[in-house]
Amino acid sequence: FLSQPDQLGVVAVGFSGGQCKPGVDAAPSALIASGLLTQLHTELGYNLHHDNTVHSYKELMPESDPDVRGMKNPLAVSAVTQKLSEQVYTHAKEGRCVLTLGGDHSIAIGTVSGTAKAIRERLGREMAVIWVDAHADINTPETSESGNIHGMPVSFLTGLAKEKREDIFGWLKDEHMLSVKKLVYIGLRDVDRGEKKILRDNGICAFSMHDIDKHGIGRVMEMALGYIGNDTPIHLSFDVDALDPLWAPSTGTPVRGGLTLREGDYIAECVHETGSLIAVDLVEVNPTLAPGINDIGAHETVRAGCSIVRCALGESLL
Ligand code: 6HN
Ligand code: MN
Ligand code: MN
Ligand code: MN
Repeated sequence: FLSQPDQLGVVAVGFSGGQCKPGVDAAPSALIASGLLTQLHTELGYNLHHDNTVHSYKELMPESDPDVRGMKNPLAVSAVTQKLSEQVYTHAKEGRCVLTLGGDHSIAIGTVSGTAKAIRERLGREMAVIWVDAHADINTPETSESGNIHGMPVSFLTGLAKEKREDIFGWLKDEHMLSVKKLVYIGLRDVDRGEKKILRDNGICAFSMHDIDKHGIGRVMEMALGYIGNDTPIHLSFDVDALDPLWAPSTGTPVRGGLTLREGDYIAECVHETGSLIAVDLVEVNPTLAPGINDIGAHETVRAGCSIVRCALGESLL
């Protein structure tokens, strides 16, 4: 086993500073209120290690946070992800699988750097990341048109983007890094021009919605896991906007033509089946963006997010 099979570290991150829409910080509470953690304990049998806190990291918020290289809230995102990186590292170092409930996708700078470091130290190995998303989130500050850091985490994690300032991701060291060769995307359908060039130039493994339509999700997962190889620790970073807005409308950057909920669950199940899962992030649920009557959109999105997490943690095993 790459991790203690029944020990789960949980980090709830109520942070929205990687993009401009408030509300994504309310996701962890909504996910927990819907019973997710209770189910993981009573139905799936996990021993949870959780501080029973939804972290907002208020104490880390700078008084002023001007744009740097076009990045919005650079000091806040850097400080929060640095702290989160340590929290995730602490769980992963103990051999626990780590569940992080976001928050916008900028928080993956913290989660992936934390597990990457722990896995290097504990197993002497490089882990792989499966990034399930409508977007590639691999803009550099220079290619980004929005300046929103939730569109950039992968470029900082892989070293494609660098910043010397310690307080703007300069704290990311070699031990935190992810190789572009250990990264696999699934679900892409809204990739910016500059990002397409980055994917091509670096030969990054990516399965778009086109590939899923062409081969089916079963074959795509075979190819994705085949690329990663057996016994490689896997960190699953799941952006709920990978799902079609029919299943997950309450998210900041919805894109039509996405995964069905069943396809999303299937991806999570396949990753679980490998036995190599070391961490799961669920991000970009925004319960305040709730189309439909009686917040139905928010309820459905929370429900979909919970389903993905339970599948990744083994719910579907008979
Ligand atoms: N996400 N590519 C766009 C940008 O602003 O850079 C969208 C990013 C979306 C990020 O969904 O996590
Ligand atoms: Mn994302
Ligand atoms: Mn996305
Ligand atoms: Mn776009």
